[in-house]
Amino acid sequence: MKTVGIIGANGLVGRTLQQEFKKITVPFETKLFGRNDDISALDAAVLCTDNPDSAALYEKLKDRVRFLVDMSSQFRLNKNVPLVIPEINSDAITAQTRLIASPNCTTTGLVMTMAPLMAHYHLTEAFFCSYQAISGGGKKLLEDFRTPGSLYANNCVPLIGSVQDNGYSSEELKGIYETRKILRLPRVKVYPHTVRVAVENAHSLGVTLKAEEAFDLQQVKTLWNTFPNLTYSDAIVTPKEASGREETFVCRLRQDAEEPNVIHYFVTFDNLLKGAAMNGRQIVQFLLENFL
Ligand code: 2RA
Repeated sequence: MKTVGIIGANGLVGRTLQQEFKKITVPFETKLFGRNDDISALDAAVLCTDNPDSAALYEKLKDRVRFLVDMSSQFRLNKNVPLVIPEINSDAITAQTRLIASPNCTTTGLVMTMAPLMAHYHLTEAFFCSYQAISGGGKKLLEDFRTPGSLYANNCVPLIGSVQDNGYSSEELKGIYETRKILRLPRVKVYPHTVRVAVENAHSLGVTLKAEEAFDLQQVKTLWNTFPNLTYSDAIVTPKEASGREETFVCRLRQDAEEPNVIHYFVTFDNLLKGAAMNGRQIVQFLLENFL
């Protein structure tokens, strides 16, 4: 029996992953660890830890664990580490792979809507403004949000992560570089703006997408609706409906009033599920089925 560890099992993502693992359809055994526990040899492990802990755990475990799946941003842009959303690029994982990164949740919502269109459109530019839920900031931010006087109560805060030398937030830069890597579109222009809003769970994005070709809205809806775990709805879908669901929901599709090669739409999805633990679970299922 193959054994898969969850390291950092008591954080928000670690706990959600414990539930997600119950959906894996091939036999395996789960072992739970805190980030400071002694960790035995494993067939695979998911690191639900922050960047410094993931870096340290990688060094400690790389010779003891066949596959490490890291949920932090520590390794995402390393060219030797596949950055994987199974619906899009599981082919980036090979027999030589030892470490796999799971993308940023906001990037995930964006690329889940861009990838299906790439079969028919040459995408050149993506603008997005995010409306990110409190749960994306982890247990501490949720506790802060529930404490009277929280900055986040009844508010929106236009900074997620830290401000970089060029003025972007770290969250915004992830939206640019992770999108290019996952979609294998090194020249796509991404214009990000990331905002934390007073919603407990499920991230949303307003997106504007530009292609070389004019968009056919009916075709765009069909491409979305035939892509796994993605649903287009003519009715409005809000984070309330998306929370707890596996699908990424898209609504409000419209063609630009002046440029037929530009579309606008709204995306909402559960950041702890497709944006994190569900994606981790899907990667583990893929490894168990194909490489373990
Ligand atoms: C956030 N994207 O929502 C981050 C979580 N990794 O803060």
